[in-house]
Amino acid sequence: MKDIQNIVILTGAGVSAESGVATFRGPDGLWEGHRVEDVATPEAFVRDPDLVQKFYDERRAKLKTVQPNAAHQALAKLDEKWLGDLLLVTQNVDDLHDRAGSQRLLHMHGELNSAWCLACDVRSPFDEVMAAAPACPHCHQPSCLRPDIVWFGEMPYGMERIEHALAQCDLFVSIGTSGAVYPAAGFVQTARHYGARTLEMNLDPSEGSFHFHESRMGKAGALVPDWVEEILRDV
Ligand code: BV8
Repeated sequence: MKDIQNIVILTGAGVSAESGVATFRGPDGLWEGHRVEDVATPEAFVRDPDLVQKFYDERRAKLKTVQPNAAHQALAKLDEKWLGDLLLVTQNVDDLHDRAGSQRLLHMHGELNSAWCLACDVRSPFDEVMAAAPACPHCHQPSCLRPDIVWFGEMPYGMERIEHALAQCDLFVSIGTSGAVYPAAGFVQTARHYGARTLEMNLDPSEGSFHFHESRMGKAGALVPDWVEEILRDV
């Protein structure tokens, strides 16, 4: 596509579904197991830290048993070959985009494989069990780690960088997200405000489907590799 120079891609749980990672609002949804307010808010962590730690420990351990799928691989290939600006913003806290090789990647809701120390405020790579109250890898204080996850009511990471990229992009692509959570759900409107074309690829129409110039319905594992081939063909 000759007139496309700068791209912003937003992914949600749907891009990891075919890898076996549960989505939030599907029949196997994580929220089914727990109410959001019981596990994904700062208040929940104060009220019942053990429940919250176990919820994230389970998901962190699960990462060791799953692999990136064709959608993650295709997006990593686009990152490698795309000569213009490209920013992959993921709402996902799994490491599948990282393991597929995406470089220009921003985890706006944090990462399961990162620990945030409430004593020294440093974030460190972490892939063990946090409920066991291990010492901080940086300051070595015991029992002061929380999941490095953006909970409801907390400020997502990288918002300035994301807003700058949205203002510059010619194409905004949303993949595998229900469009239920803000500020991510509002990115399509920001991109349109600045004149970008907008494309949605999802199993079914998201809550913001009407904002998109084009919607392709289907599984990410099939739609995304086809789209990447299409966009790289005209480079
Ligand atoms: C903030 C980490 C402000 C946790 C997550 C009223 C109106 C507007 C906003 C609000 C409001 N009330 C409250 C708010 C703010 C709130 C919000 O948006 N609430 C919602 C519920 C209304 N937002 C926040 O609190 C955010 N912070 O606003 O801060 C602020 C300002 C200044 C200073 C301080 C603070 C923070 C939100 C981040 C919360 N953390 N994740 C964790 O992961 O445990 S959100 C969590 O749900 C995920 O990370 C993800 O981002 C989000 C949405 O999930 P999706 O990724 O979309 O997944 P979902 O299951 O919903 O959908 C999957 C989709 O994939 C489906 O459409 C399905 O059809 C599709 N699919 C399935 N399989 C496939 C597929 N597609 C393709 N292929 C397949 N195979």
